[in-house]
Amino acid sequence: MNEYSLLFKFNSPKILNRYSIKEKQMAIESRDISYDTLYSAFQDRIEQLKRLPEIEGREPLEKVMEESEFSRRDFMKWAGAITAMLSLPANFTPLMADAVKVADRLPIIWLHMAECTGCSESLLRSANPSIDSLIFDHISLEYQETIMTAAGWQAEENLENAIKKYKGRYILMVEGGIPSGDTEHYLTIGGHGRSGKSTAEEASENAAAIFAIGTCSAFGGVQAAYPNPSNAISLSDVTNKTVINVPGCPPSEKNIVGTLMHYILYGTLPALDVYNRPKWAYRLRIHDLCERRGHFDAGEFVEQFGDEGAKDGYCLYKVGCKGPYTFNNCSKQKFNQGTSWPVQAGFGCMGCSEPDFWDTMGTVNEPLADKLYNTTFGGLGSDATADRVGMTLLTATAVGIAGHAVISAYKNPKE
Ligand code: FSX
Ligand code: SF4
Ligand code: F3S
Repeated sequence: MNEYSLLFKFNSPKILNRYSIKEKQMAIESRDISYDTLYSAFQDRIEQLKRLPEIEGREPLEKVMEESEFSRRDFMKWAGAITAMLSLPANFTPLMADAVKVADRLPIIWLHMAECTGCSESLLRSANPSIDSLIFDHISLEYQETIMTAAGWQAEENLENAIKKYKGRYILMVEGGIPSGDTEHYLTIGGHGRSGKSTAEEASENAAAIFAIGTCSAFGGVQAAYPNPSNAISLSDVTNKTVINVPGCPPSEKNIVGTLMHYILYGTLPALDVYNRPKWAYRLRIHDLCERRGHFDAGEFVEQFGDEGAKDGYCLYKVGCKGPYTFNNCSKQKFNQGTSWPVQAGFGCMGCSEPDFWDTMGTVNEPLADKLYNTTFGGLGSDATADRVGMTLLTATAVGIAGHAVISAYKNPKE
């Protein structure tokens, strides 16, 4: 029995207080902890962050909220939703609200590599800002090429200064794949023509926590798709430090903000799957959480876009949905402030949160069918247990799909 299991055997905040914050954080990650103890540890963490020196020029959250169209009630509702999303009980909501208020004590450096900026856009959507995007007005975003006012030499200087000044304290968020090898110079940033790879290496070296935002940064994404002319690689290929991957092309604003809030509250890495994705968001398959799943099970499929089945919201498997092979929470968190997600909009999942999905998920509008076991899913996935269950389910799925195909052919006399 190690000291943490001993600690949590007693499970008392009084005993817990004998331990350092770091030890408590390690214990929290072990998950062998009661909610009372966890509550006390979060309170400590928030106090610890409050003691960090304030960062110049930051707007307190209260002021940001005042100037927005959102009320305190909206904010508490949002804090409640993030609390539930991280699988914490509802009575942790006020703590989550306090944690957001001190989020500005941890500076953030956000780098853009080779990408389309869809990941920033997913979060910011300036036409209709959400509370998630307001949080980004409040936090200390020290460098973000899309939204900062500085340009040219000044921007470069800002980045260098931020890395030096907040060494070991800042959170690094990186968007985009990273050209490497002979073609590293395909991506240079700033007047000195420094390569993106070299900037990402240095920024990773001095960061307290590193998040790869989007599939390009997490796995190389579209940049690394065959034939990968720029030899694009993922962020985890340029650093030996642990990178928390938040994939999706783009990821939802909820998964970005949730990952940030998890780190602010826990001060440690979240539980990760085999691809370093936080399990709270990427533990289950799209197929497990899909609102069309009843139709899949009943053998009711859209045969082609625009048909009667499409109008009735039937399953999109036969028109290419890759939900059975994709781990993400899109149906729960959705996009555009919870408005919709691909399958709800009538288009199948493309597998955008999986490594190499451009190359391995087949043709967009066709089912994988017999290619079932040759995808990135084969042998990997959310975690060892989910893999075993998943493989069994997929076998059942393959059999089921064959059965459903017969049934739907029978039901549709035109076939
Ligand atoms: Fe990649 Fe993000 Fe796809 Fe785009 O920047 S994950 S191409 S949505 O925007 O990196
Ligand atoms: Fe939903 Fe796609 Fe699964 Fe059909 S195949 S139930 S549309 S995730
Ligand atoms: Fe991507 Fe599939 Fe969600 S395509 S956005 S993981 S539904």
